[in-house]
Amino acid sequence: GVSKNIKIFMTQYRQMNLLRSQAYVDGHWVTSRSGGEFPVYNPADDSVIQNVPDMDEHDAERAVQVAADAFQTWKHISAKERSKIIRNWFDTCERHANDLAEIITAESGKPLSEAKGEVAYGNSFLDWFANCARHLNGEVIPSPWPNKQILLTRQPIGVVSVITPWNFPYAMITRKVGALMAAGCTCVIKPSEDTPLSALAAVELAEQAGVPKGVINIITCNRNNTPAVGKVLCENPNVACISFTGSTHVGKLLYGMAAKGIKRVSLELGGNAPFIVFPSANIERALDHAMLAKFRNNGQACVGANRFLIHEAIYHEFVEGFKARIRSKCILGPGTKDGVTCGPLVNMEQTKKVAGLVDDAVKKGAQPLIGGKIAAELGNKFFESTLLVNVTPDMKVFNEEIFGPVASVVKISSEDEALKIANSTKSGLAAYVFTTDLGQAFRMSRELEFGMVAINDGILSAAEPAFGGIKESGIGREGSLHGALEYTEIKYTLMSGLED
Ligand code: TXE
Repeated sequence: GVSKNIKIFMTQYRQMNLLRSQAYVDGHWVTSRSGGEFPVYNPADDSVIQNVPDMDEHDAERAVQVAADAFQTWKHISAKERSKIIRNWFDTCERHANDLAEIITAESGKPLSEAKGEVAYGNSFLDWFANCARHLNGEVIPSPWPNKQILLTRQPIGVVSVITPWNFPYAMITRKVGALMAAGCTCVIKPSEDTPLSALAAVELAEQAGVPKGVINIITCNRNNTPAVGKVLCENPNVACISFTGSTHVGKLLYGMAAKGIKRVSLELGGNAPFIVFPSANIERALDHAMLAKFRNNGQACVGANRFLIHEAIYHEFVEGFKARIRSKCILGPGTKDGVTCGPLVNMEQTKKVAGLVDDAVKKGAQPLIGGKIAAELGNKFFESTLLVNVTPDMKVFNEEIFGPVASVVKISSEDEALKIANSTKSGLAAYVFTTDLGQAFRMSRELEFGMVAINDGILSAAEPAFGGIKESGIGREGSLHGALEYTEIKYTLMSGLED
């Protein structure tokens, strides 16, 4: 039944041009130079949804050239006009919100309700950056010299290479492309090989909304071609900036290539978020938010809670409550089925990674109170929602980003201990703290070495705040006005000799 439903949707979307089988360069839907294609799978049942072009380094060179040519025109378009175009794109995407959500579910596996949430979240960036386009102000500085003016203006940096992951295949496009368009830049997108279809749909809607040709280009390629395409997207002299969301490993690789040309980077990499609960917390609230912070997107989120640090005074209550909630609220199944809250993991590599982390922990003495293995009766990429206790710092599950539905719990006995454990990681993206002690909330927010701290909340992403990490979680911020400023450079002009 499920794949049949998807097939019906997809036939309809093919007719509407929302399900594309081609890439988009210079305002044209194109195949790869070689003619090669690769299949995109539905992870719920391994059926093929659609083939897309398997492009190579030559296709990438051409797309960068097109974006560089388009930049020469786009950078002169007024901020007001750019704002209007982004707003049109937003309106078009809003009209197709349900269609986009179904495409996201088909290729990523996430439940339809979450896919709708992703579309709303993704669209909020277009709405936000349509406004930001008109607020990228410069400054006039009091100068140290009489009759001389210092002007600082904001100029777009140029062509941006946009490389995106599969976990939020739609929202990562709008979050980056909305920002860079607001700044006056053009781009070449390379979506994840697992989930190019929602990215292609976003670009189709941009075309329908009147985004000028060459401003947004998108190329697709399979794993074999990714390194060569990635090299062009980082090293081509016409590229000014690489905007990447993905693993820390690949982020380092891209940063190294970008360094050769002294290019700008915006990197959103992996996290290892602590979720800390102190005795003064409202435990029911902490539990509700733990479910969101851990099991949203089946744990496949860079801000997802990775380590639960629970104070000994409320440890028993928390663990029992967590187990009960997981048992009643995590409904595993295909994302198109009503009532399902946890879909399959995106591919076999991710499933093996999660299974391997749990095996390592169990071998070293951790205990799964619930879950702990692949739910083979549903399919090979469905992993049971899992609660692991007796987790210790020598376990991989504690030190690595799990990126799956596994909550691992560590008992703590003081604020100092919580801080020490929380900060003992190379990652620094998001942290969650539950306390009603105001002083403790301020101390934790100050001392936690993370780019984002949520007090008494498990969800912190939105278009308005600045999203990003420190340490090995990345460089730069997305969303907020800062997200658009990332794609600008400050020009200093000295105005002199005109007033004598
Ligand atoms: O990531 P990759 P993977 C973390 C998470 C996950 C792990 C591995 O822990 O389990 O990374 O996931 C492109 N040149 N995150 O292997 O490979 C790739 O095609 C250019 C956290 O799927 O980093 C895709 O488009 N591009 C993260 C993108 O990088 C290259 C989200 C991300 O895939 C490339 C995803 C190359 N040489 C995974 N190699 C987050 N921050 O949310 C790969 N890519």
